[in-house]
Amino acid sequence: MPLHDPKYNKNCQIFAISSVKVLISTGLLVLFMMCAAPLRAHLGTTPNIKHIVMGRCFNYVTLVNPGGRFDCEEIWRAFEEAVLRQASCEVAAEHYRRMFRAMPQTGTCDRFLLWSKTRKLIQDYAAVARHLWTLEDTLAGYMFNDLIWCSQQEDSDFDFGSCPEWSACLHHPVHSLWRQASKNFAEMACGNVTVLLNGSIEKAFNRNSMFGSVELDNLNPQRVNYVNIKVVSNLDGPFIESCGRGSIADLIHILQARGFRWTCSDNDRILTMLQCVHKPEHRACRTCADAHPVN
Ligand code: DVN
Repeated sequence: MPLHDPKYNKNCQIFAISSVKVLISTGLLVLFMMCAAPLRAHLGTTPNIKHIVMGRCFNYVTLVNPGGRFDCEEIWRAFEEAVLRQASCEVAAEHYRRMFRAMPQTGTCDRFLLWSKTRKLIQDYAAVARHLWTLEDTLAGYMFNDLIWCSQQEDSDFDFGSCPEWSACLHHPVHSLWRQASKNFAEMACGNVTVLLNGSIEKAFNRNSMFGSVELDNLNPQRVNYVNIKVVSNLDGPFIESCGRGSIADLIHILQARGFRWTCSDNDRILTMLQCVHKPEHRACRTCADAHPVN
């Protein structure tokens, strides 16, 4: 069809517009597929993992917990022994036994802070509530936090290319270490134990989570005086679960059945103030003075 024909131009415009629409929708589809993909892409072992882990260990024994007598070289050797030359889905918690023996720790009663689905807030909370102690404050948690690692049976080194999802493995090397660390941490817990849960999601207490499946089952009612549950929702909600609603009630039933004394709060002032740091203008953050200005 000749270029100058008005009919051609009209059809050309229609074609051009529909092509742009196709391109936009294709692009959006690709973008959606990328976003909808699991948030945890199949990343490989964290680069420089030995330097990171050893550096964190020396930092911990020097600056964080100078009193502790830990042999960072031995801990690393035991970690390598547990992980290397193992199929990437065959590293069970038991494989880390020698490593954990090299990092014995005890905690101070009334300081244990457990959490689930509240990762962002827990870091702020632990930073201000310095008297509370999370797993990430132990040497194991401090050394391995946020890292990924795996190996292949035939390899004598870590697999820096790709590691499986936790869900793809019966014994995932990362999940297994956190299972053992969480078990050790919960067994240490004594006195008042605080648990921070997310009221803005369904199943704030999830029996399949590390808290719900490992820590809860390793708390000792003979050592723990109270389990103080703190349910925190996003300032703007949604307000889905609370002390008396949803899965938190299931947690309370389990605690009662096992002989724990417990408390539950779903409007902790400190936690609200912590959230207000990021949203000072929020109506929930208005202080009395703001709400009732003196004329
Ligand atoms: O009490 C804490 C702590 O003491 C430790 O014992 O674990 C408890 C928290 O674990 P949780 O109960 O499973 O709670 P979360 O928030 O579901 O998971 C804790 C961490 O593991 C988060 O950093 C999770 O990453 P995310 O979801 O924030 O990106 C991570 N995690 C959970 N499932 C995972 C995973 N990382 C990789 N693969 C998975 N399938």
